[in-house]
Amino acid sequence: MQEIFKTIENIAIKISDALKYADLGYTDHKNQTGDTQLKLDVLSDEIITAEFKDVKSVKSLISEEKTDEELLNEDGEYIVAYDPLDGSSLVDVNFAVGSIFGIYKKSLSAKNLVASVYTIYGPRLEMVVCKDSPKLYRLKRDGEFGFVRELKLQEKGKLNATGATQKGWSDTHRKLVNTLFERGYRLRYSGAMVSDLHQVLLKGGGLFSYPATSDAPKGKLRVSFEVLPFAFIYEKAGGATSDGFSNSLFDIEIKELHQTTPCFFGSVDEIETLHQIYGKKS
Ligand code: AHM
Ligand code: MG
Repeated sequence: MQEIFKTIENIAIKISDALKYADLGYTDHKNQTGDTQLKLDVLSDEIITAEFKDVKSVKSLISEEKTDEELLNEDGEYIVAYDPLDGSSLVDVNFAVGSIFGIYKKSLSAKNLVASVYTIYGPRLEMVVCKDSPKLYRLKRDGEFGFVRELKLQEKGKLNATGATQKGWSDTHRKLVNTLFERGYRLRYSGAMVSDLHQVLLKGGGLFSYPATSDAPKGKLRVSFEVLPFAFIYEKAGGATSDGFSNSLFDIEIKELHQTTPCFFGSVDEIETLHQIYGKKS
């Protein structure tokens, strides 16, 4: 596992560098979920693939930018599922974006997720690594990542980060969002889940939601390489997660590599509020 974390450190430095100087334009390809790929999406995917190529413990790679699973080493123990550049459509406005990695043992299922990591390319290069508990690291002047602190969510936070086109929200979701605002929560939403979830986590809590909408009843965010890696970090930080009705995002069964789900990540108190308003599925 350590060699996987070390590889992600190298990847983070390379992608961060590419973001500063590489071409911001689009390719003429769409990825599996129908997004037109930016040259930076493809470049980040290439950097990650090249860095993992010689890592013996990695059996295969699953990427937002690859249609199929890519086999690396038949005898490897881990599958690395990743979003090479989350929030890439915000690079042109110079917002913080990131990469997300879920590390699965033997096969791709929620219960086999054994570690996750995300990197965030902001004014500083940071990385959160989580096996038993989430730990924040930051790149120092000497080119090494230094440990900053353990990350822990409080019982209840103050931030409300909710995505998707509001016109497509259900009345239930609208009620949840308004309830939090009426309780004094503040809106924080950039449109890059790495940055938005990083903010809620580092500021101690709140709710990040990407609900089902009328045009996307299964949500937008992808289970294997966006949702579960963050669910792992939030639950290990003392928070809670749900698809709106479930007791945890880990109840999800992965049936397709690019499967999506509505998702909610937060402190325990906000997820309780979610359940009071959404109710349980009958
Ligand atoms: P991406 O992986 O193609 O960048 O798309 C995922 C992003 C998330 O980072 C973010 O939470 C969401 O899409 C924003 O979507 P919306 O603009 O509909 O709120
Ligand atoms: Mg993404």
